[in-house]
Amino acid sequence: MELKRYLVARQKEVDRALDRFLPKESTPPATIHKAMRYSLFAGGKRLRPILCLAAAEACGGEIRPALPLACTVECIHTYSLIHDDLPSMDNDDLRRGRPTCHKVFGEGIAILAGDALLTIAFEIAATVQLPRRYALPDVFSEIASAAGSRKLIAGQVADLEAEGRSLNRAQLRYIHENKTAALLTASVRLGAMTANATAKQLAAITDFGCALGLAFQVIDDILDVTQTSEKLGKSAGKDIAAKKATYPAVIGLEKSRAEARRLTSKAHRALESLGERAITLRALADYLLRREY
Ligand code: GRG
Repeated sequence: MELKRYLVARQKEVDRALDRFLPKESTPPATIHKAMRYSLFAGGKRLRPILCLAAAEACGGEIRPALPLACTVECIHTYSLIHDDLPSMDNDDLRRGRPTCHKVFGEGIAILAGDALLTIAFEIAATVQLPRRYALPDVFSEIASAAGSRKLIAGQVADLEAEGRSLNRAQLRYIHENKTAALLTASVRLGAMTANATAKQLAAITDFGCALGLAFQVIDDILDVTQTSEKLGKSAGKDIAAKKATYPAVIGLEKSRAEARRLTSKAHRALESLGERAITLRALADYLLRREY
């Protein structure tokens, strides 16, 4: 099937680029580079970098100039997973189908591997060649704001503070928008910037990212309830066990499925003005919705 082949090809391209950007395992101090690579090359779906590349194409650009920023968002995503799995956060033993970073390298090195991935993300971003409408400060502020204390970290703080408390739908949405949708939205916006997107194209891509990012997290919440750990590559049923606020817990499974469909349609509508070139973004949105939920 066409999309599957596309995804595998893009994953390989992203992996090759990440391999070029990351220090080799043998680079001193070897422990930290081993830990960074262990988590980065553990078989993630590369969804955010693929969205970044597809957004560049949707705005009339090419893959190659978008690759550094695609790698940047994957490094930030992987850092957030390593830190999220720590005993002081979600305390998880399994990630991407393998023992978590702190289980293999110890807590100290796992914290540092996360820090180092967040930092190298900016070093990689600095290598991007930008077209006329955008400059490095635009890109850096996009990345820093998505990963910072008003978005990704804000979502994580709200998530930590919500443990054991019951949340209403608006509070839950706040967590999901910040913890998940912000980085997904930044991923597509950064891809669009490398394609010299017009203000109108960037606005369409932003609306797409927000709707898709939220849909992705609603689907992730559903999968936690309906799938096995083996299939997910991470501990299933953890949200219920930890009394986490999730869409199924707050509005029920069927309403969550309807919400995922509604958000996916919203993502499609956002792409209307981009025409045929957004075909891959459309296929990706449908693919995420179909993930056996
Ligand atoms: C520690 C600052 C900080 C933030 C943590 C990423 C995160 C925020 C928490 C992880 C738990 C969680 C449910 C995050 C929401 C985003 C999400 C569904 C991540 C998993 O993304 P996938 O499915 O994972 O794209 P792979 O492994 O395929 O890359």
